[in-house]
Amino acid sequence: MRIDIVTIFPAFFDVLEVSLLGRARATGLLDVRVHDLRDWTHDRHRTVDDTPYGGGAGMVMKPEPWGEALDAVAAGDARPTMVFPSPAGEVFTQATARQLSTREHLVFGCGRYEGIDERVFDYAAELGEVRLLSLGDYVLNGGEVAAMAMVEAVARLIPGVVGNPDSLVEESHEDGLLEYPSYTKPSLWRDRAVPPILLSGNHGAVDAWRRGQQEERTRARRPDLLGPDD
Ligand code: 6GU
Repeated sequence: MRIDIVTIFPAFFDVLEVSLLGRARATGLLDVRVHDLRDWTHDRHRTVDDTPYGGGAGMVMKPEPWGEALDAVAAGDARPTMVFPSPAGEVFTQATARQLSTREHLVFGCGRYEGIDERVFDYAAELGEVRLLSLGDYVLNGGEVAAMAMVEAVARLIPGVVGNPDSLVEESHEDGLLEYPSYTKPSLWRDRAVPPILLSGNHGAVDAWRRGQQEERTRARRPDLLGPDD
């Protein structure tokens, strides 16, 4: 998979060099290219923002550098999927990550300030698929940290990026429930015992206990994930 990231803060993405994603890049499973939006400006001050039409607080990202950036990163590609992280977008979920992990080419456009001139999204739709995606109901200073989270959630679903594929299915959100609690040695630690069923060797009983824990935790912490009958 190829991923282009357009940002005014390329340094935010230096951490893509480390851990699983760093290895996936080194082995060629992932081709990540980080671009400085200011490389597509033409004035002495490399201006990317301006005041909003209609007035109001803050600045808006100008459309011209974005237009040139999207033309450049989409060049030669039939239809990339362009993701614009935005608190005004649809909520990004594990299902979204699954969809995006099937794409050949993703472009992340990271906005700052009060956002990007709305016409950029309309123009981008001529080049490919456009998704405005939010991490949740809170506000970050810009799209960079959100893009980083989305890149990690998507990339780890690409076959070969995570070493043991079994670890992908036994985790929160893959079956619509939160994951069950995990324990390792020692069986007694600071007066706290591991639930005895996990030491029983009865795999059927362990599976049933884990399922019960998933349901109980989901009901307590995330009732919004359950249907009315659960
Ligand atoms: Cl995607 N962007 C920003 N700026 N803030 C957010 C967000 C995205 N998701 C939650 N808060």
